[in-house]
Amino acid sequence: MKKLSVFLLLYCFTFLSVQAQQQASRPNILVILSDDHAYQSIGAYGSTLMPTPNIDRIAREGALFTNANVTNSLCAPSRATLLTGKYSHENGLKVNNISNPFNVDQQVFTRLLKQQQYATAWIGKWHLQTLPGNAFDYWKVLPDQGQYYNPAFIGMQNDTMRTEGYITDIITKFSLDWLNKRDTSKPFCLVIGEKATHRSWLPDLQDLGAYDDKTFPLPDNFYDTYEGRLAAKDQDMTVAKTMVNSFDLKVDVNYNEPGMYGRMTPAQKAVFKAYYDKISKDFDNHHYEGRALAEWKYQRYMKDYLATARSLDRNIGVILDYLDKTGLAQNTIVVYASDQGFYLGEHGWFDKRFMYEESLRTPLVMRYPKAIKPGTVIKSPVVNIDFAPTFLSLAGVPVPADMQGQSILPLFKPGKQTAWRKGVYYHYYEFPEPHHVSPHFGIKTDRYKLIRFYGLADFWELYDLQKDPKEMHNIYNASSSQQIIKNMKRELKAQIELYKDNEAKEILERVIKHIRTNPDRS
Ligand code: SGN
Ligand code: CA
Repeated sequence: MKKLSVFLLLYCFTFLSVQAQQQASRPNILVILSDDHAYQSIGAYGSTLMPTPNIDRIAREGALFTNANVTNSLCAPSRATLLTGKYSHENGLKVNNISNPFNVDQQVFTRLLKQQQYATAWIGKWHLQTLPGNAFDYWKVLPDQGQYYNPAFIGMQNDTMRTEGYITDIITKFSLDWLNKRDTSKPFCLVIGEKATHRSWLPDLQDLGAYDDKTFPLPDNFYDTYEGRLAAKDQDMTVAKTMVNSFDLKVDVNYNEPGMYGRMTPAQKAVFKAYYDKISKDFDNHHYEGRALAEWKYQRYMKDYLATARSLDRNIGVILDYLDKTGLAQNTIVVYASDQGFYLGEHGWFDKRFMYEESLRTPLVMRYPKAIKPGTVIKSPVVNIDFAPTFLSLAGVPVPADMQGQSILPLFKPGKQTAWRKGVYYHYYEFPEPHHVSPHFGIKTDRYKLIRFYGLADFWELYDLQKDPKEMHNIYNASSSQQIIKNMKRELKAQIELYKDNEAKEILERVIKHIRTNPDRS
């Protein structure tokens, strides 16, 4: 009897310590998700607009994804996709709208990790029109879009607390506080939701004017006239016309307004005002008009946008240093991505939404020393539905069959051919506010992109990405495109079936019926 109990004790001890070891060796997951950060402004993507040493460091020590795409280029839908591994029509979140809150009780990957003894947290911008609830062990989130200066945060007791300082620094501080206090017997999964670089761009005081000595080259399609592209012509998101002088460019600002300036401390406001007063005066003296005005706006846009990104990159450096100092770097996968891409004057635009490359694609870099060789470049098309399956696979948690993405881990195995998707499916819905971008869905293959716009007007666009990477020439009506269109439509139909997008399916069926009865129209 005595022998048996010693044996049992020994067994339990061994079992528990093996379990503890397994827990400890399971990787930590750290996701830094920025907002509206354009890959065109990141050094690792070849940009010379500004230095981004810390994002570049993740790419250099890990992997750079050159074809990372989103399902629906908008903040809330992108976050819902990250959490669920599903397209908008499946997770229910299609637009940014208070009337379309995220159902946080549905299956989200962090709850599955939590059930497998991961310590989980979301800190920063959430923007899902609900609160994170029990999908995480811990959360502290910005109300709605949040504020750059002295922001409020909502805590788990539904308590709202204002913190003095600059948003990106505060989000880093709260994130490191949680990491310091977390239950270290468990691996962790932390999502840091950055506010930067969302409109309207308010840089940290120390970064004001950081790029004032630079004149940024205008993108060569800044003066796009949108021929053959009806939706592109009809949008309301141009630097020239949509950008608001006071709100976006900070000229002739009323600093007594409550909103974004009213919350600044007098000391912050004094520094801020001194900087922008000079710009305002210069603007008033010049009476810019026409192209000169558009180009002045573009320069100011770039200076403020990049200065806002400066704090983002610096804070990523702080987080990477923390992982080094605490010995966590080796066993932590670090992911940096934006919720979608963004226009930096291409087609004359800011904002996102369109299925064109600058907003369909998003920056994505990852570091995980145990599985990713430094300097890896992944060209295969990944989509943000792949995040959830990837994180679950990393943690050794089975991926539920209804998640629509694929784990990207096999892409890291050098020399191994992995069965991978050939096309990227996309569906955007929000219309008409705030930027009047017509709803559309479509498919991108390695060479072509076929888009169906609906709502505003019904029409097709086709691009040859090899010959026309800036998507200036819609070749849908060219006679030489007919075979390509046939193939692309077949592929589009297959993707719609695969992802069970019934709304798109109905639209497509209607179009096909219409062509049959009116063969000269599409
Ligand atoms: C706000 C912005 C828009 C932006 C949306 C969505 N206007 O409405 O420019 O497209 O957010 O952005 S603002 O006047 O409030 O700045 S998202 O990143 O949240 O999807
Ligand atoms: Ca966004």
